[in-house]
Amino acid sequence: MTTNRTFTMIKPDAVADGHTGAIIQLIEAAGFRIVAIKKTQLSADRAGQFYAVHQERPFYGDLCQYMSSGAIVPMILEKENAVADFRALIGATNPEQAAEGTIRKKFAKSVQANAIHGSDSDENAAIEGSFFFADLEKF
Ligand code: RTP
Ligand code: MG
Repeated sequence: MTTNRTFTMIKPDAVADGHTGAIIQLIEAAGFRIVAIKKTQLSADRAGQFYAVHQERPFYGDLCQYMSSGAIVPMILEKENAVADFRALIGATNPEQAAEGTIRKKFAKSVQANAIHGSDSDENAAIEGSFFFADLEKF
Protein backbone atom coordinates (compact mmCIF):
# COMPACT_ATOMS: atom_id res chain seq x y z
CA MET A 1 0.00 0.00 0.00
CA THR A 2 1.32 3.47 -0.85
CA THR A 3 0.60 5.94 1.89
CA ASN A 4 1.07 9.66 1.72
CA ARG A 5 0.80 12.53 4.13
CA THR A 6 -1.39 15.52 4.78
CA PHE A 7 -1.21 18.34 7.29
CA THR A 8 -4.00 19.57 9.57
CA MET A 9 -4.54 21.95 12.47
CA ILE A 10 -7.43 21.94 14.89
CA LYS A 11 -8.27 25.66 14.91
CA PRO A 12 -8.59 27.94 17.98
CA ASP A 13 -12.39 27.75 18.33
CA ALA A 14 -12.46 23.94 18.40
CA VAL A 15 -9.49 23.69 20.80
CA ALA A 16 -11.01 26.31 23.16
CA ASP A 17 -14.38 24.52 23.10
CA GLY A 18 -12.78 21.23 24.18
CA HIS A 19 -13.30 19.33 20.91
CA THR A 20 -9.67 18.26 20.40
CA GLY A 21 -10.18 14.71 21.65
CA ALA A 22 -13.40 14.13 19.72
CA ILE A 23 -11.82 15.42 16.50
CA ILE A 24 -8.71 13.26 16.90
CA GLN A 25 -10.99 10.26 17.50
CA LEU A 26 -12.81 10.90 14.20
CA ILE A 27 -9.47 11.30 12.38
CA GLU A 28 -8.08 8.00 13.70
CA ALA A 29 -11.39 6.18 13.15
CA ALA A 30 -11.19 7.27 9.49
CA GLY A 31 -7.87 5.42 9.16
CA PHE A 32 -5.34 8.23 9.49
CA ARG A 33 -2.14 7.57 11.44
CA ILE A 34 -0.71 10.48 13.45
CA VAL A 35 2.88 11.13 12.33
CA ALA A 36 3.41 14.32 14.40
CA ILE A 37 1.30 16.29 16.87
CA LYS A 38 1.65 19.22 19.29
CA LYS A 39 -0.26 22.09 20.91
CA THR A 40 0.99 25.60 20.19
CA GLN A 41 -0.17 29.16 19.44
CA LEU A 42 0.66 31.25 16.36
CA SER A 43 1.47 34.94 16.49
CA ALA A 44 -0.50 37.03 13.98
CA ASP A 45 2.70 37.36 11.90
CA ARG A 46 3.27 33.63 11.80
CA ALA A 47 -0.39 32.99 10.96
CA GLY A 48 0.11 35.46 8.12
CA GLN A 49 3.10 33.49 6.86
CA PHE A 50 1.15 30.24 6.99
CA TYR A 51 -1.79 31.71 5.03
CA ALA A 52 0.35 33.94 2.76
CA VAL A 53 -1.40 32.42 -0.27
CA HIS A 54 -4.55 34.29 0.84
CA GLN A 55 -2.88 37.68 1.42
CA GLU A 56 -4.87 39.43 -1.33
CA ARG A 57 -8.20 38.05 -0.13
CA PRO A 58 -10.59 40.34 1.81
CA PHE A 59 -10.72 37.95 4.78
CA TYR A 60 -6.90 37.72 5.23
CA GLY A 61 -6.60 40.17 8.17
CA ASP A 62 -9.51 38.56 10.04
CA LEU A 63 -8.10 35.12 9.31
CA CYS A 64 -4.68 36.00 10.78
CA GLN A 65 -6.31 37.48 13.86
CA TYR A 66 -8.56 34.45 14.35
CA MET A 67 -5.81 31.89 13.76
CA SER A 68 -3.61 33.58 16.39
CA SER A 69 -6.43 34.05 18.93
CA GLY A 70 -5.78 30.86 20.88
CA ALA A 71 -4.07 27.50 20.96
CA ILE A 72 -4.09 25.21 17.92
CA VAL A 73 -3.21 21.54 17.50
CA PRO A 74 -1.18 20.96 14.32
CA MET A 75 -0.70 17.39 13.08
CA ILE A 76 0.87 15.50 10.22
CA LEU A 77 -1.28 12.54 9.17
CA GLU A 78 -0.60 9.50 6.99
CA LYS A 79 -2.97 7.35 4.96
CA GLU A 80 -3.50 6.10 1.44
CA ASN A 81 -4.82 9.09 -0.60
CA ALA A 82 -4.37 11.28 2.49
CA VAL A 83 -4.93 14.78 1.06
CA ALA A 84 -8.20 14.09 -0.78
CA ASP A 85 -9.59 11.71 1.83
CA PHE A 86 -8.89 14.21 4.61
CA ARG A 87 -10.59 17.07 2.71
CA ALA A 88 -13.61 14.75 2.37
CA LEU A 89 -13.52 13.97 6.11
CA ILE A 90 -13.49 17.65 7.14
CA GLY A 91 -16.14 18.84 4.64
CA ALA A 92 -16.75 22.17 2.90
CA THR A 93 -15.13 25.43 4.11
CA ASN A 94 -18.56 26.85 4.94
CA PRO A 95 -20.21 24.55 7.52
CA GLU A 96 -23.62 25.33 6.02
CA GLN A 97 -22.43 23.49 2.93
CA ALA A 98 -20.57 20.72 4.74
CA ALA A 99 -21.95 17.18 4.36
CA GLU A 100 -23.50 15.30 7.30
CA GLY A 101 -20.93 13.42 9.33
CA THR A 102 -18.01 15.68 8.40
CA ILE A 103 -15.86 17.32 11.08
CA ARG A 104 -16.87 20.81 10.02
CA LYS A 105 -20.57 19.89 9.98
CA LYS A 106 -20.17 18.69 13.58
CA PHE A 107 -17.86 21.34 15.02
CA ALA A 108 -17.55 24.44 12.80
CA LYS A 109 -19.25 27.63 13.97
CA SER A 110 -18.87 29.79 10.84
CA VAL A 111 -17.03 30.00 7.51
CA GLN A 112 -14.04 31.46 9.42
CA ALA A 113 -14.22 29.56 12.72
CA ASN A 114 -14.52 26.26 10.90
CA ALA A 115 -12.77 23.99 13.41
CA ILE A 116 -10.04 22.46 11.26
CA HIS A 117 -7.61 22.94 8.38
CA GLY A 118 -6.66 20.42 5.71
CA SER A 119 -3.91 20.78 3.09
CA ASP A 120 -5.11 21.08 -0.50
CA SER A 121 -2.23 19.27 -2.28
CA ASP A 122 0.66 16.87 -1.59
CA GLU A 123 3.09 19.74 -2.19
CA ASN A 124 1.37 22.06 0.30
CA ALA A 125 1.05 19.22 2.82
CA ALA A 126 4.85 18.86 2.85
CA ILE A 127 5.42 22.64 3.09
CA GLU A 128 2.83 23.08 5.86
CA GLY A 129 4.05 20.05 7.84
CA SER A 130 7.59 21.43 7.79
CA PHE A 131 6.30 24.85 8.89
CA PHE A 132 5.45 23.29 12.29
CA PHE A 133 7.60 20.16 12.67
CA ALA A 134 11.29 19.30 12.37
CA ASP A 135 12.16 16.01 10.64
CA LEU A 136 13.04 14.47 14.02
CA GLU A 137 9.47 15.10 15.22
CA LYS A 138 7.90 13.08 12.38
CA PHE A 139 7.38 9.39 13.14
P1 RTP B 1 -8.23 25.53 5.15
O1 RTP B 1 -7.17 26.04 4.19
O2 RTP B 1 -8.20 26.20 6.51
O3 RTP B 1 -8.24 24.05 5.24
O4 RTP B 1 -9.66 25.90 4.57
P2 RTP B 1 -10.19 25.72 3.07
O5 RTP B 1 -9.11 25.20 2.18
O6 RTP B 1 -11.47 24.96 3.15
O7 RTP B 1 -10.52 27.24 2.72
P3 RTP B 1 -9.55 28.38 2.14
O8 RTP B 1 -10.22 28.97 0.95
O9 RTP B 1 -8.15 27.85 1.99
O10 RTP B 1 -9.59 29.46 3.30
C1 RTP B 1 -8.73 29.36 4.42
C2 RTP B 1 -9.51 29.72 5.67
O11 RTP B 1 -9.84 31.09 5.65
C3 RTP B 1 -11.06 31.29 6.35
N1 RTP B 1 -12.02 31.89 5.44
N2 RTP B 1 -12.78 32.89 5.79
N3 RTP B 1 -14.67 34.99 5.79
C4 RTP B 1 -14.54 34.25 4.70
O12 RTP B 1 -15.21 34.40 3.71
C5 RTP B 1 -13.53 33.18 4.72
N4 RTP B 1 -13.25 32.38 3.71
C6 RTP B 1 -12.28 31.56 4.18
C7 RTP B 1 -11.55 29.94 6.82
O13 RTP B 1 -11.05 29.72 8.16
C8 RTP B 1 -10.87 29.02 5.84
O14 RTP B 1 -10.78 27.71 6.34
MG1 MG C 1 -7.16 26.03 2.11
